Amino acid sequence: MNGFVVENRIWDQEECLPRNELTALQTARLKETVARVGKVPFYRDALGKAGVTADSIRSLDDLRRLPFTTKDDLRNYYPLGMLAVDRKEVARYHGSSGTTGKPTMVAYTKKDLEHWANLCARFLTGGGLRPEHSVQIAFGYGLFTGGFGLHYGVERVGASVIPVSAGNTPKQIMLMLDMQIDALVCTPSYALTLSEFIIQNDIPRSALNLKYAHFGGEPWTEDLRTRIEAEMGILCFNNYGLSEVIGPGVSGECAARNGMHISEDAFIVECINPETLEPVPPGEEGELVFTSLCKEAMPIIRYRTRDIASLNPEPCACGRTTVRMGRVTGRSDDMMIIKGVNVYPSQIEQALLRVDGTAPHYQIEIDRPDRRDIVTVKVELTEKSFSASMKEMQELRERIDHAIHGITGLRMNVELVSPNTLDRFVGKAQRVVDHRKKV
Ligand code: DLL
Repeated sequence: MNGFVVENRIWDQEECLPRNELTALQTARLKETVARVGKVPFYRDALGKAGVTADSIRSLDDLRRLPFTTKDDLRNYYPLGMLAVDRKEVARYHGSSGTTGKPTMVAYTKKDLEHWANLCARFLTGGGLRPEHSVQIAFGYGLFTGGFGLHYGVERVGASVIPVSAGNTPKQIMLMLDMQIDALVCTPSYALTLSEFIIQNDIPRSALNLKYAHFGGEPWTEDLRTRIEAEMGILCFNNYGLSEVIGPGVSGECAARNGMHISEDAFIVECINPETLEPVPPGEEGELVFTSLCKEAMPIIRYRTRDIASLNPEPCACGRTTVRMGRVTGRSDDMMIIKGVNVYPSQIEQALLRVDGTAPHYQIEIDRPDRRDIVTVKVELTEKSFSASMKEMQELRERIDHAIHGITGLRMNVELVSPNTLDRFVGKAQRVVDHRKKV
């Protein structure tokens, strides 16, 4: 580690409201939001069916009377059917990173953009950003909310931005060195690619001035944090968000790095059982559901994120009173069902990071040749383990098999592949290739 310590800093007082004041604020804003979505045909119909009007909202308990919104609902109203303002009031559009077909378009008024920058400034401040720092943004700038979202958050804090965007690893490292950059913003999988480049090119850690990084945009594990922190000698912070809700800035870690504080003055969060739709108790994993409270252009009510995480309402040492979410362990739609068992790619990552001799680059292939699921985990070897004897390789394979079995309860084929042969990602990693879906 470089010895960098993040002091406990709070960006604005809304993060520390006493719970009763926060509840009153949320209730008032929920009422406003319900009134605002009356202009959106989808919500007008859904609220009409549920018999809810803005005036009938008296407390946060009324939230449960409101309809859910799903990704399919947004798709059905593509591109701008969910807009709650005139198009002339829209200042910017972004789109969510759909894997197939058309993106889900989201819109922001000028006020929404201000609000969004403030939300990003909050978690960046909590995670070490100071006005004197320079920040390299290696998220894609474009429809993806990562680049622009973080960009304006950094500027709001008064720090300087190096908007490199995603990709071109040698140039990223060159700038990081030449500009003596303080902080990095990207996906955790791209950080791994950057770290690998630094190691492979024998760049001494002392040549870098990098102190900390803010990672988000995809699930990652605590083991990966430990790995990147050790390799790059920096502190890594987690931040979470999604386009439909606003983009990055929904939540982020403070200096305590024990869960991501959700900006509850801006969003109401629920954690539900995805099957029964009933709330799950604090600390238990469930699907996160968000309702926006301040958005003008595209307010959203009870959006089912498909992200699986738990909530922790306990007060945090940092002084923020907001609820914290744990790591997203997976998305319910990323979940692989293998021999009837639910498995997330993050579980495989966790297993691999616990076995020495493997690089944290992997790919999961699923097939069903004769109605039996066969899973092959391709794991990249490190240069050192690549030169090992057959016997050592066999032992390594057994250790990986054992680690995967320990975490998932399943046996998978483990295929060791040469160093640097699996795809590297500049944005969000695509780890799973499911051949079953093509049949
Ligand atoms: O990924 C917004 C974002 C950009 C967040 C940059 C943080 C940093 P989408 O492209 O709409 O928006 O993808 C949203 O990404 O539902 C999660 O499944 C996943 N995701 C985002 N952040 C995290 C995280 C952006 N820290 C989807 N941990 C979400 C786990 C995350 N998953």
